[in-house]
Amino acid sequence: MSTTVTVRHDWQLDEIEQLLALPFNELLFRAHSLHRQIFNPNEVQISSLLSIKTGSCPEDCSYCPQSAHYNTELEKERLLAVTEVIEAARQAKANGATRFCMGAAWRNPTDKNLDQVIDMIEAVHAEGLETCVTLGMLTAQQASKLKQAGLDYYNHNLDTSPEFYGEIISTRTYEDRLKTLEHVRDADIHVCSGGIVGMGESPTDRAGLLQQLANLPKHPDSVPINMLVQVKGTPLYGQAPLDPIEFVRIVAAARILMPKSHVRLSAGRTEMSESTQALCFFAGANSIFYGEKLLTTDNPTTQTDQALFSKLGIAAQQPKPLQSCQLDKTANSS
Ligand code: SAM
Ligand code: DTB
Ligand code: SF4
Repeated sequence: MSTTVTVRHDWQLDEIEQLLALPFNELLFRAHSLHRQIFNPNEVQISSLLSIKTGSCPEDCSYCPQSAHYNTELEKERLLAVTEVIEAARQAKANGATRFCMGAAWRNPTDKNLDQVIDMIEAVHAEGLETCVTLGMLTAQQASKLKQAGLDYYNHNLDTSPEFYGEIISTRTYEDRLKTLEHVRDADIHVCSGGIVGMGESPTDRAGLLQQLANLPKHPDSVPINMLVQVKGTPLYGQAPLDPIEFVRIVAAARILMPKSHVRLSAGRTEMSESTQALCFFAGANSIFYGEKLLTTDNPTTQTDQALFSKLGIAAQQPKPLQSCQLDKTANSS
């Protein structure tokens, strides 16, 4: 495996549009060649999700079943108890996950919320899992508190291009999102940030999302690419689904633009054929959400994913010891 790959942060929109428009085989060849220079192409990182606080969210994200603005018949839940979180984390580990991601339907956590989540992070760590949380917007102080608690990853998505963003969310700005990412980065927590496609955005918007992610001061360690999960009651229900070939192209472009990041084939796999998923892995996706539920919607069963991995000869990637993670961080920043 070589480490001489150039990591750029100056991608132009037209360059990305040209990448996305390459003949499919050319695009996949480029993405896969780069992928195997950095990663073992037969390994995929496995994260499991748990919704620790479900529904009644004050934000109006048009894709989200948890927004209080829409009637999605979702069963709302208060913040889970630490014991419930430990039980779910043990189950995820027994099923083969190496990272446990906890999501809360908050605009932002209060300081009391944060203390409760910190108890969860410590308990999940004690089970021998990497930790990730996604709690909405964070202040610099809150990010540094999470770092002190030993949090490994913070997920906060840009979701789409700055131009299309206003069509999807009105209750927080793109700038707010970039600020939270800055706080997480400055606190030296691994950043997980990506977006959603299939929301009615244009091809230029998809290129624009990738450009934002790839031109961040440091590439996110993890880049989730979500296919919209359409939930009845949300404004985006009934959208024309995105062509799967187009989806694979986005994964390939993400791999080329952010060569050292883990690209996660995220929400939407329940609706995706095995062949599309296999093409995504070839194109450079090397992480998934694993387990029967995402946050509130369905994900393939563990048996289904184990069968797919076995057909493709894919193994679960083991987390690196802390020291080599830190070395990676130096290699990724340019
Ligand atoms: N409330 C926090 C926030 O928005 O930052 C954390 C949880 S939120 C559910 C995490 C991410 O899930 C969102 O940013 C969005 O990218 C993704 N997501 C939510 N609903 C989705 C859907 N229906 N389909 C695909 N992705 C979705
Ligand atoms: C991400 O990018 N996708 C995950 C995780 N980060 C938190 C969430 C997907 C949610 C899909 C809709 C749901 O299950 O509620
Ligand atoms: Fe709330 Fe997050 Fe859903 Fe937006 S995506 S409505 S912030 S839970």
